[in-house]
Amino acid sequence: MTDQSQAVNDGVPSEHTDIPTAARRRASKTKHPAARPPARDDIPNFDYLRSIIQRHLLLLAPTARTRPQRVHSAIRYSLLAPGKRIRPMLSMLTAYGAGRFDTAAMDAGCAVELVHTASLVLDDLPSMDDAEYRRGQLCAHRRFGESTAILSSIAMLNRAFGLLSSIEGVDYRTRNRLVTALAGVVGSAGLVAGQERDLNERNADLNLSEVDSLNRLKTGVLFVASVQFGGLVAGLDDEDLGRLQAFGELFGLAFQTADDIVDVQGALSTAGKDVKQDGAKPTVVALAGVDTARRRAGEQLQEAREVLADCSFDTAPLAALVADFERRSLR
Ligand code: GRG
Repeated sequence: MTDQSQAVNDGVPSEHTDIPTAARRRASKTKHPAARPPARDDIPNFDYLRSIIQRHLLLLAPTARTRPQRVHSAIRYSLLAPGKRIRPMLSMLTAYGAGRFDTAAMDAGCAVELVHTASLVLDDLPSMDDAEYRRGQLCAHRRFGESTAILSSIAMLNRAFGLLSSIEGVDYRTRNRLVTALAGVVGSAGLVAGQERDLNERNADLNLSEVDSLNRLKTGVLFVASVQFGGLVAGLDDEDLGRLQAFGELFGLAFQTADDIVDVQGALSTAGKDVKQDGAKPTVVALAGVDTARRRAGEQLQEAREVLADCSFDTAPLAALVADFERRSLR
């Protein structure tokens, strides 16, 4: 069967979506209103980008009116709550710089956001970080109960795989690469490994490079996936994908450090989640102190910019996001 002849089937029964399947297919064929040939000096407005990502997540989320309503409500609760959406933004901005800004890039980025949200729900569970608040509201397990939270996380993960395997407007090899890559990102060589170390090395005497390697697994892998998925749908070659891996790892490390700084210096009211949670965790901040951690993150971002400068496509949109993040989170 050729790629073109494959039926569109994301594995989600039509009654589980907010709009009927036919309309959803039409919607997914329709380019976003923002879609236009990328103009080289024109970097998408980040608030606007966040708003179209939010709208797309709304389209992807199951309706709470269909069974299992409680699980669907929990998915909507976690997924549509105000996250920063930095991962789908990375996908969109990579694809945009490489000449593509459409539903395929949006699907790729939102698949990462689905996995990220699923991981937050698990991370917050009593057996893991035992958190109370996330994204400005009670954690999913505190609002819906533990079993529903776990089921909602599994459903979001599967939605992500289904979404990647049915992305329109990319060839089947690209879809296959996306799905295979996501399996690696989620599995025991990726997020699961990072979380296992995060939980079991709490009192361990790690050095900075060991903490970096943990953070690469815990946070870096989804940053790498975000940029590489955007690059894959835009048809970037392996050399650029390799550079994006380096960029994603560096940005992910800096992002995790900023998150650790929020844990020691932030407040629930502004962070929207519990702070002072890291306790005995070996973090860059715990090892090096806030000032050194901040300076180190700045250096990682500088290195990330240098990687972007070597890429063969327009990386100005990604560089602008790095600058925006640095201004907001590290100064
Ligand atoms: C099987 C999906 C899966 C996961 C199992 C639980 C787990 C392993 C991993 C969790 C890893 C984790 C929570 C890493 C923290 C990464 C991080 C910096 C989260 C905060 O990201 P933000 O600030 O959050 O982007 P928002 O809410 O803005 O999206």
